[in-house]
Amino acid sequence: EGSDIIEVENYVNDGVEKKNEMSGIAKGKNVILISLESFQNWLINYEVDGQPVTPFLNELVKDSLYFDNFYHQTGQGKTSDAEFLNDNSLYPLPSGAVFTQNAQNKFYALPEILKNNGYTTASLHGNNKSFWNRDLMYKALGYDHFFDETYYNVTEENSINYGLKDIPFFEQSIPLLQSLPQPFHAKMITLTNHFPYILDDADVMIPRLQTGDGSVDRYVQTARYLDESLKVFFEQLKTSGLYDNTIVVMYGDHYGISENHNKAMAQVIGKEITPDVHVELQKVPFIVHIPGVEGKTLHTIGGQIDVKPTILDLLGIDPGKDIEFGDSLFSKTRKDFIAFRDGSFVTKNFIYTKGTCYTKGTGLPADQLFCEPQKEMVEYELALSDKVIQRDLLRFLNEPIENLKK
Ligand code: GP9
Ligand code: MN
Repeated sequence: EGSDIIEVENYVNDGVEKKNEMSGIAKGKNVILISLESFQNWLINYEVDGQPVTPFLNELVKDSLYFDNFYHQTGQGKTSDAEFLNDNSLYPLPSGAVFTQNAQNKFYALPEILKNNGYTTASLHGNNKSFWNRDLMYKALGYDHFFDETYYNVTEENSINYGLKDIPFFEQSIPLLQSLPQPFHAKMITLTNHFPYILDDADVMIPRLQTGDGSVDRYVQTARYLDESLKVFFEQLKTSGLYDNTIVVMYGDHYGISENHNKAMAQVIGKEITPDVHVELQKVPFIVHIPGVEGKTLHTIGGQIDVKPTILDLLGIDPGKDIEFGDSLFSKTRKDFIAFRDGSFVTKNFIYTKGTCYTKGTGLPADQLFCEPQKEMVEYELALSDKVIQRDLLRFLNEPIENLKK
């Protein structure tokens, strides 16, 4: 069974040159990766009653590499699936969560690779450590430290919904980050912008929407609060002295508003939510802030599968033998599709979903032939990734070929 990994290696290692003008640009810098809870891309530059939902991010993206065609690819494992995708460049499972089902597997994740390259690695999150089985899975992924809620001062006043509010979370995280030997890699998982999108009155900074759908109407307010927490964090990164030597990478973990709210969402975005528009709504922001690097909005089609190779590319780290289904977002030789867990996918001009090929941006079906080549690749790729996880194939990653053929 060890020989099954050869098929996967042959598929992912296309032998194409990945180096580009961004390779190694952040060499040796600290890497902070921030999970923006339930944060969809349409929130950026969106306004309610003339007030921006994300005043801080609207400015930050001008000073960052901002990917505005980037998709979440999560399944039932939600936040944990996003973490899994980012750390491994493997797809989440067709049902359930890898974090809870496969924590005993062998992985070769981003934290482990960074550790091998002299980094200290940590995850920070103001909730119970066993949520999504993180405490066990993080060991398999190579995290040195997990600063869970017990490392924070959590009170009735500074918490809501699942746990610590984002502003105190970031404030209290600063000394924890300062305690880490550098260079470090720290993942920070925000929490307040989570369904059912509730806030204490004192934390409300903009009016709600008026669609009549409570979740959608409140969502912009919790998103506004998350934006404010990022502003506080960046200010404190500067005063702590960490800012100049740190790159901050931010991503939306998954959608916040499900298809059950299509009626309200149609009002929000001002058009009918046809199946292809629903796929387009799965865009989340991907923002890379590197001090001293000029900001730019990039329209490359990408997804969470690409986060691990992108970060390694920026740091100029070669992981050696690895199974990665994604590519650096800066590579000029990327595959031309982003696959979703249900077999839907997007290409430059087409969207395939629910058995139909659509011409992007039109809502109209196209000839199936336009989607056919990628359809087969997507199915094959998802099946290969599942095989890696279900048969724990990374055990064999560094076995010599002679041993595998037995
Ligand atoms: C829980 C938080 C939310 O700790 O990460 O998880 P979700 O419900 O979004 O998967
Ligand atoms: Mn989440």
